Amino acid sequence: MLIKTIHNWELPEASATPEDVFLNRRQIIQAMGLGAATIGAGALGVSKAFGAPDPTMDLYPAKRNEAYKLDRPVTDEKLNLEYNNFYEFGSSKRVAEAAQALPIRPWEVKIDGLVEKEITIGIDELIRKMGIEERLYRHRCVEAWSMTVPWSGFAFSKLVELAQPKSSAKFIRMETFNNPEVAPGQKPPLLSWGQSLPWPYVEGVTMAEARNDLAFLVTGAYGKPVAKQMGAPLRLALPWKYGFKSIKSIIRFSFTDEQPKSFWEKILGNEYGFYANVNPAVPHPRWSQASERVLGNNKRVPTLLFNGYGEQVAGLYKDLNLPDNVLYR
Ligand SMILES: Nc1nc2c(c(=O)[nH]1)N[C@H]1C(S)=C(S)[C@@H](COP(=O)(O)O)O[C@H]1N2
Ligand SMILES: [Mo]
Repeated sequence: MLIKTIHNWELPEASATPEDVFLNRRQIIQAMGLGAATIGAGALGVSKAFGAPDPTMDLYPAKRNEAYKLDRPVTDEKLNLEYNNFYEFGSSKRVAEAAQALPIRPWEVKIDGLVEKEITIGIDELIRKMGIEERLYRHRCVEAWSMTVPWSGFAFSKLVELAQPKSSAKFIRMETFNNPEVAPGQKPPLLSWGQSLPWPYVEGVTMAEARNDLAFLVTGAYGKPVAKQMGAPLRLALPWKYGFKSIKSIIRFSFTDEQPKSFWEKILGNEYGFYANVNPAVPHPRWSQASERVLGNNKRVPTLLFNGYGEQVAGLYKDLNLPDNVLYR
């Protein structure tokens, strides 16, 4: 019974998704005229609700940091704009239109908890203070599909520096907006066994992970401010972890000495853990993680340990002595 109920809320497109279903859906989207034209408002950084241009537009395109290279082509922008996981706006991949309702200005980011001084800062001031660069990253969803994205943003370590954490801080807990009025996914219904979804979406990292060079706070993609459906105005990119760790539309960073419990961990803790590092050898309880479907060409390729970023991040976990089902799920 429990398994059947959980089924309604599992991440919907597991590795088993037949490619023809996916392709058919894209054709339907195009036939309905819901392609680039509709979705373009977000892509251009124009807020549909207010029609105002993005106040940081002048910073784009940001200079590319050539230290971050890809082993495969960049995913077509249109595909990235039409295929999203953003449960606040529904459990399908087609949330781009619904996400345009999210007001992204004004947008304040709060930094609190175990820090020298709490800070609340407007997103535009934060972006200008941090400065932005472009990096090409792979992205591997726990559902066994992947893509590559030209993100713009700044190193997470810069925000940690700004925050001036106390030495007692061990983790950073991040939180997405909670606004059921614009995000229909955040309204009840409750799960059938009486539990409501644990909004807001929460994610967490260790201090060492946040300070790792690869941890990137995203403000843009494809040479312009990031589209709403992709997590505007501020999201995370942790390319060595499953995609659900890369929390979107962040409003708060809390420094803490307690390991945060993430959104998916609260719902299905035996399937989605805190670390969630990519490992082809550790299957998800319901499907294999050995390979992935590359969006765009729909070819299956082998998945790499730490999504190919082991050289930069394997050291973070060496001394933790945690079992595989904790580090890689
Ligand atoms: N707030 C929030 N962040 C989120 C999600 C979400 O549903 N809500 N989905 C996650 C998952 S499962 C993935 S794969 C990525 C998807 O990012 P994309 O839509 O830009 O590809 O966002 C992650 N961040
Ligand atoms: Mo994901």
